[in-house]
Amino acid sequence: MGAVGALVVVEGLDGAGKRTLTDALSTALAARGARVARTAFPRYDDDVHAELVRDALYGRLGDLSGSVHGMTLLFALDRRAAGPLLRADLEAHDVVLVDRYAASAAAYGAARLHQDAAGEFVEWVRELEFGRFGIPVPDHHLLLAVPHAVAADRAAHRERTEAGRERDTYESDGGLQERTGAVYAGLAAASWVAPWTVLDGVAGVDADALAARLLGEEPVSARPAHG
Ligand code: FDM
Repeated sequence: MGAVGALVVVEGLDGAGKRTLTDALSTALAARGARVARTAFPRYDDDVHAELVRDALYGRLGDLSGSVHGMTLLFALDRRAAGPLLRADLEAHDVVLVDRYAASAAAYGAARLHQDAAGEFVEWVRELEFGRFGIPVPDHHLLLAVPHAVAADRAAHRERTEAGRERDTYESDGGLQERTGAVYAGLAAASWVAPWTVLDGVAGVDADALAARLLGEEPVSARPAHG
């Protein structure tokens, strides 16, 4: 391990099982002696969203919710604000696991645009977040891939069983979830920003083997897929 920890991002559709994977992976990493920190985006406990929504209401951000770029900027500002915290976490840990990061903005945003605009959009997100805002660059992405119908079933089940949980507008749009899954696959194939490993979210993931690979006992990118 170097002086600064590895930033490992977990991505996937709602209901792909990101939280279950992050829990298992963080336990497996700790069992191997790694110091692990976790975080998730968007940060619902930060007031930056409320502030931006107020700006939108006063016309300072235009028609925010209808604007893919406007919504993306809101999510990106949340990550920019979290930058110092993330850097501090990276200084003090071997691995920082992040549930959703800039790739979520790329995938969900591109899925809302015409296919012809998707490539330009994901580059815009990369430049905005890693260039202009200078947020920490991930060392690795883990994509939990599941058929969108499976993800939708799981998300619906979670909604029935978790008190107080409501669907956001993205979760209610089945077509959007399907397109988002396709964009994610493209980002992984293109190694967008950092290497990606595609994990089979239906068959399940061997968290201990994955932890070993992430800790450099085996090169992660040499063995894509099939957790
Ligand atoms: N989402 C999340 C984005 O569109 N862009 C982002 O940058 C992030 C972090 O917000 F549908 C979308 C993905 C999802 C919704 O996320 C809320 P969670 O993981 O369900 O809280």
